Amino acid sequence: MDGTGLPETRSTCPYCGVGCGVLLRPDGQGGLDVRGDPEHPANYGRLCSKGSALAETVGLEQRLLTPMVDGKPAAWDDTLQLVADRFSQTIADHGPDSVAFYVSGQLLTEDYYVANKLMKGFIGSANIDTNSRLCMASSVAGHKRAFGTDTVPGTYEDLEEADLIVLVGSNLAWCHPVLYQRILAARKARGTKLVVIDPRRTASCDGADMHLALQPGSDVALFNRLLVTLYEGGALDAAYLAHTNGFDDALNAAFADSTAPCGLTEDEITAFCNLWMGTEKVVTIYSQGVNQSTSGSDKVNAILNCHLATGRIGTPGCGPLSVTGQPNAMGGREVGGLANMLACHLDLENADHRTAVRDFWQAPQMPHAAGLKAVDMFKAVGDGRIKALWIIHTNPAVSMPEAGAVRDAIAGCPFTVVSDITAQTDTARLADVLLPASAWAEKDGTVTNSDRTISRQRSVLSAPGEARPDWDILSEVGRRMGFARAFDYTSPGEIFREYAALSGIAGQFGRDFDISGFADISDSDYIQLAPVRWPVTPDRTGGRFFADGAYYHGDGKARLLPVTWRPPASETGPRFPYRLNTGRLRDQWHTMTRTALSQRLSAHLPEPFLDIHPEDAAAEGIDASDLVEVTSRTGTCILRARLSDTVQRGQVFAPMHWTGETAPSARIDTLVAAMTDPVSGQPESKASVVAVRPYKAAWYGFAVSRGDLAPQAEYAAYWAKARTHAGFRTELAGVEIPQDWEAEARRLFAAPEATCVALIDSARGSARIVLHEDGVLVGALFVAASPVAVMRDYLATLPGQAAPDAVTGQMPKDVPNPGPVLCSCFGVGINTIVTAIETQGLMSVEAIGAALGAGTNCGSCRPEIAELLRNLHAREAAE
Ligand SMILES: Nc1nc2c(c(=O)[nH]1)N[C@H]1C(S)=C(S)[C@@H](COP(=O)(O)OP(=O)(O)OC[C@H]3O[C@@H](n4cnc5c(=O)[nH]c(N)nc54)[C@H](O)[C@@H]3O)O[C@H]1N2
Ligand SMILES: Nc1nc2c(c(=O)[nH]1)N[C@H]1C(S)=C(S)[C@@H](COP(=O)(O)OP(=O)(O)OC[C@H]3O[C@@H](n4cnc5c(=O)[nH]c(N)nc54)[C@H](O)[C@@H]3O)O[C@H]1N2
Ligand code: SF4
Ligand SMILES: [Mo]
Repeated sequence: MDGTGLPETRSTCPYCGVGCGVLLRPDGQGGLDVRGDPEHPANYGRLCSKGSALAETVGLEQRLLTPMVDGKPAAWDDTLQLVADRFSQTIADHGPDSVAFYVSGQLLTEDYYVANKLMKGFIGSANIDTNSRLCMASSVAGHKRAFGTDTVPGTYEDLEEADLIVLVGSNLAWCHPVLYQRILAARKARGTKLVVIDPRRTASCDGADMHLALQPGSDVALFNRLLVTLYEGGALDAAYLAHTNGFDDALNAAFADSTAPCGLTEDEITAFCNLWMGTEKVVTIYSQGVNQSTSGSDKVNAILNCHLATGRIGTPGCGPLSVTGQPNAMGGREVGGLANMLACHLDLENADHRTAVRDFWQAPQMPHAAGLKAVDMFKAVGDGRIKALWIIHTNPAVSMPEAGAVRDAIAGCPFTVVSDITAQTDTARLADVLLPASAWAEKDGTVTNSDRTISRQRSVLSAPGEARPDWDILSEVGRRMGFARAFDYTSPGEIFREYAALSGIAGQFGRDFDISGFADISDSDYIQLAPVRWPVTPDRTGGRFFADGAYYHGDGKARLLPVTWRPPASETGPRFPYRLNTGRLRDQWHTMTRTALSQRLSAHLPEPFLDIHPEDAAAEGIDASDLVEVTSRTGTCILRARLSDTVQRGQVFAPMHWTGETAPSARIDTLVAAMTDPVSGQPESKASVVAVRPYKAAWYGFAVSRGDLAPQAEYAAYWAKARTHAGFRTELAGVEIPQDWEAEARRLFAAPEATCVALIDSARGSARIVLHEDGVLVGALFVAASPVAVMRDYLATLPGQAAPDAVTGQMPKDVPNPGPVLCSCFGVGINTIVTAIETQGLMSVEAIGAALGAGTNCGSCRPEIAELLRNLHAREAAE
């Protein structure tokens, strides 16, 4: 209970795989109070900026409230029957492999279990794959090759026990911020060393002892050098190696790789290898810079080789830690959501496993071979082999490589069903049938985070309109396809019990994923379930794996793999001279369907961009704030250039978040080639090749508005919008100059009758138009022949207010200009921080926090504040 008397409910944050516990208190009007759960073992009360802003994303304005068939509202009963009939008919006409499900690491375990059971057990195809293919597949493959099972050995407590933490291809400060905060706290307490291995200088490099800006794709070469160093330095653990096979081959491959280029100096390599070798307690954390690569599985095994060879695995403060991206990426792996797995770490292609699961499910048929992995699945949709497709909780028209072709494939599929919470996504717009799903705060189930901790998500809000939970929709369709008994679920607890019982059978096969301790869990115990790390059996709960050297290959040993460096699949050349790296921003989640609803989160970086090295920009004739056209073999994007030496020469970086809904020319995956890792099938999302040139716009615009707007593609070839406290802010540009800017502005802001103040200078190509209705500003448009210089953050505050001077585009002199927001929790702008540093002589992030509050809530902005401090002090020192 809380001071207000309303009960708080424990649940889990629906974003990243850290899996933070939250305490939710509904306000009785559809809103929520959210705070970190002080007792949850992932976060002990901390939350990052996204978790702190959850309450701002539960509104209903964009929610899908009823089923839709061909764009029209339809009744649930008819719609479910239609989905079941179309899938059944397609299977009858073309066989089970003519249908597919594409699901998500954001589904709850119970949803995932039902989807997997329906496809693999009852439809009889393995054509179910998940966006985890784009995310964790290389880690899964690497784990299975080394350990004989897909298991994360350690726990988050290792972060507090380690003396050295190495981040490989992981921008933990932005993507797993609460783990990063835990590391910073440990650093303070015990001086833990931190090394970042990333071609780009990221926020995670702030405060790191070493940043190794290796060449993209060269991680195998670096970790092979480490293996050789460990051998030559006598740092191997002979006793532990007795629990492994393959060391000699792995070492020979490593020796053969010793001249492979990784773009680092010999001194850097030696310093890193000696630090690793000389520190007993090492945790190596890795994520998409490792996984999303055509050598992703080999990168994983190169890292695992070093931990296995030194026995640094499964003991406190030691081990490899593959951090999961999505909140239930791990649960999806456990439940068998990938096309090549069965439930509970059992293997689809193992006849004994298959028979056991079939008997347990009393399934009519089971596929014998792996189904189509994501990239191949959408190719099969494109060429007509898949004729009915159900997409659940993911937005592949944006997030798949070659997203243009994927969008066309989905559009051309004879029958596409999309389950989502909103109809306003690039994928949902292509669906024949749209099914309204209950959202995070409305549904019940479990998720597993990066360190195997299973936590409950609990419903605290009632589902709006006719929305229903995903497990319920899937079960309905299963029943209507003729499998009434197998899908007769009435609650997630019932599904969890069945799943736990199945895991007991896996346990009998000697598999590690065994939660059979929950096979008889009562409904009330399920409701109360506290966070718990698996396994959960009568003999054992939680703990670490592999310290004892017991592995899950047939011979009980681990394997070291001989791995050899390979460059990324696409080569740069005269036509496409730049390597395109892509990734995430601090305050947005993937395709933004939820985080873009929060004005606080949208303030951090409101526009899509391309980071390019200043010397490359100069060579291409690109100035700061110019728009650039980025072209690959598969597409073209228009993005804002940011000149930055955080990227190396020849490399550019763009965020993955923008979509047809928010910035149609910035759908970055239209540029990304669908090249995959041969073992894992995971696409190389971070190493495509592109050309970059200035985008010659005839006009540039900036608009603020009270209402939402969608500029016409005919004249605005580029636009990008973001939510603000007062409405929206939108960047625009185009090659066609409209005849009449005032008419254009009225159309854009849907304000035909508004009073207008306009300053139009046709000769210079500039226009400033401010529209008022009922005495308040409804829209203002600023146009110029070059990127518009107006006070954006100030203008963004004006919609809804009387703003007679808005037409100047500038702020009145007597009002302080806070500048772009850095701390989203307290809305503190850069200028405010700079002024405080300069006038109050503040020297540390802590001092700034004490003076302004910035950085004192979630802490996600602390690396950026530190960077600002460093830059200012460096400038002072130079002066
Ligand atoms: N704010 C935010 N947090 C998120 C998410 C989000 O959308 N927004 N999504 C979640 C999900 S699903 C995931 S999977 C995780 C991803 O978390 P991360 O993997 O940390 O995030 P990314 O930004 O995709 O990529 C990490 C880094 O890999 C680097 N990199 C690129 N190529 C190479 C290479 O060849 N070698 C090495 N060593 N590094 C390379 C990039 O420069 C980048 O900084 O984040 C999760 N957390
Ligand atoms: N270039 C490039 N591409 C990438 C990556 C990259 O680093 N670079 N990263 C890849 C990775 S690691 C990932 S994980 C993917 C993520 O990519 P996606 O999974 O495509 O992205 P999301 O925006 O998370 O999509 C989730 C969808 O589910 C909907 N949704 C929300 N709640 C619910 C619910 O309760 N039920 C249902 N049914 N729907 C719901 C949301 O509205 C949204 O449309 O992107 C991949 N693509
Ligand atoms: S780190 Fe942030 S996004 Fe990830 S689970 Fe915790 S609060 Fe949510
Ligand atoms: Mo992911």
